[in-house]
Amino acid sequence: MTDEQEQPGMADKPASNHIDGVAPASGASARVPLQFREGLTRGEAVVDTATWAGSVPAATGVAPRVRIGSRWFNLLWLLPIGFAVLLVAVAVAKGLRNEAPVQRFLLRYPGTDLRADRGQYLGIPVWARWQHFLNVFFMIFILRSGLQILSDHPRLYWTRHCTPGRDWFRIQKPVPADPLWTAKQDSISLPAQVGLPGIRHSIGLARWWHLGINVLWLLNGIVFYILLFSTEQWKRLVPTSWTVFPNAVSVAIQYLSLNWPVDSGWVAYNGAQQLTYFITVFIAAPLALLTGLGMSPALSTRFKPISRVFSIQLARSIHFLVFAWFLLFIVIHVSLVATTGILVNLNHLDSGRNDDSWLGLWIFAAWLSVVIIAWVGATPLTLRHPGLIRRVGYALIGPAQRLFEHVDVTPGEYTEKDISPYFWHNGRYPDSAEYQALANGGFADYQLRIGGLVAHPVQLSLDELRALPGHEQITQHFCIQGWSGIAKWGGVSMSTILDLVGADPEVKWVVFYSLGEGADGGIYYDAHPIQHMRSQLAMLAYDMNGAPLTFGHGAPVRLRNEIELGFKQVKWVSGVEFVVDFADIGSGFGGYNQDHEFFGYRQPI
Ligand SMILES: Nc1nc2c(c(=O)[nH]1)N[C@H]1C(S)=C(S)[C@@H](COP(=O)(O)O)O[C@H]1N2
Ligand SMILES: [Mo]
Repeated sequence: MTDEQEQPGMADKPASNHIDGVAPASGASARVPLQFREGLTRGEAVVDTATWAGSVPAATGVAPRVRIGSRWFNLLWLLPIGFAVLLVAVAVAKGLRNEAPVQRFLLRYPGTDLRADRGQYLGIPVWARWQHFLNVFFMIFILRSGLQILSDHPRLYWTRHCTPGRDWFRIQKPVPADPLWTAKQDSISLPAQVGLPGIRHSIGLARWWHLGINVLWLLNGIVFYILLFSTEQWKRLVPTSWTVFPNAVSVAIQYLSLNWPVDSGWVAYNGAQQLTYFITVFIAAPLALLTGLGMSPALSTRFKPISRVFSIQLARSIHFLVFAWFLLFIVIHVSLVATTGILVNLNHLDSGRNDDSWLGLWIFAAWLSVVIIAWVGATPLTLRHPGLIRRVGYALIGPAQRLFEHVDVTPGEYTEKDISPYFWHNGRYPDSAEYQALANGGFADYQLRIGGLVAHPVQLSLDELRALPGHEQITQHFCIQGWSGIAKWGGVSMSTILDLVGADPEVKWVVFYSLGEGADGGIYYDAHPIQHMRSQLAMLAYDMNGAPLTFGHGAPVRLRNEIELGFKQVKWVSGVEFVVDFADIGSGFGGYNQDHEFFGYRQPI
């Protein structure tokens, strides 16, 4: 696909498309830039936590809560309950161990299947030890930034409709009754060393960590799979006999009765280890990738039949459950490594020896200090050098994002009955006298100005827009913060606009300017690739669900480009400019959130 776009039929457009009072200028006067750029502001190069995201004050959430039916349960209760259950389980296991049948069972299934020939994969090879280190290192940033992303919309749902009260999990209070409550208001802060980077609504930066490091983590995982299966090492992780289940039960009884099973970790893992490692490596990790991709607007719009069933919210919920599994796994794994012979265990992994010398512990200590320095340094580094984080993040995930942007989307298969009962609001509402005056007059004086590098710049009133050929689509909105919703949009297809104005062949980007300001002041705007504007799902909408756009959703006109995330769907549009490059617009990053909050300009995932 080329960046340039042919503009068929622009020469023979009837003159009636040119609006009275606006010269259908051609040549030099058509190149006069629109006045929008003057309203833009530049972003900061460092993150000032006091003024970040429109000076949002820090906001703590609530302890995790899960809804069962109509009742919410505080998950902190799991700590004392879990402890009590553990005590009971220990008592029961101790009692059971004295029973003759249980003793026979333990003799028959001691915990580890040692029958096969183990000679080939004795010990842990050096590649696996390095990969384990890298995995831990990457995981820290992935888990922290993942939690940060969750806290930007601190609720989970089973269906794509994010109706207040229908969340099944939240770390935030119930949604207030305010009809104009925004998702940004709903976001919460995290402690700086827990989240990455902790401060409220820092999802732009968190995503560079999350997606960027994910690429490295996936590469590490692919190399691990390859080496695992090209050696005998896979036999450690993949159970090859059903005895793994009774062996796992046996191990559980032995651990719970506080009488450790014989450890043969140098040779083979016990049943419980094999099962949990298998689940982590071969189920949880791939599921994390799949559910991550399941949240992409471009992929979900492209693969609608899959997305209908496996919705973004189901994907997000499962993605979180995988996160919970990883956390639980880490807690239990680390506790058992520490309590089942720490010196030997550390030697297996760190020094590659099968003894209880101190060497493994020293290597581990050196390794742990690297991890701690990286852990502690990540948030300050991000706040001081956010541009660097974006550059590195984009270098890692950018190629995949560019690829997904080229998906060929067709009009959706959503129907009226799929329309969401509740559609979240987001962003900063316009509060200028100019907007107020327009709204008071029912937008009779509204003029949409379209210009830049086009043959026929135009200015269109709302009536004139409504007189153009209409376009309707029922599509799903994906906010970067994680909520989604389906709505029916009515308006004018962007290809109608393209035909009307005739973009010059060198145009690469189409910039949409708002009547409203962004969070930090200065006009909100966003740049879209010109190829997207020929997509069947790119339009200027003046209706939502069969009624004129409401104030909150962007009255009188907003953009829809369903290949991209929500922040690119500029509301309260005042003008459209066709340009070659956006480097000299605002701070030059391609949009308001890009300039001010370090988002990326292409966000199909
Ligand atoms: N002018 C303007 N447009 C904007 C925003 C904004 O702050 N200002 N927020 C964006 C974000 S982050 C989202 S998710 C969508 C939300 O649209 P909605 O409020 O209709 O759901 O609008 C986008 N368009
Ligand atoms: Mo958003």
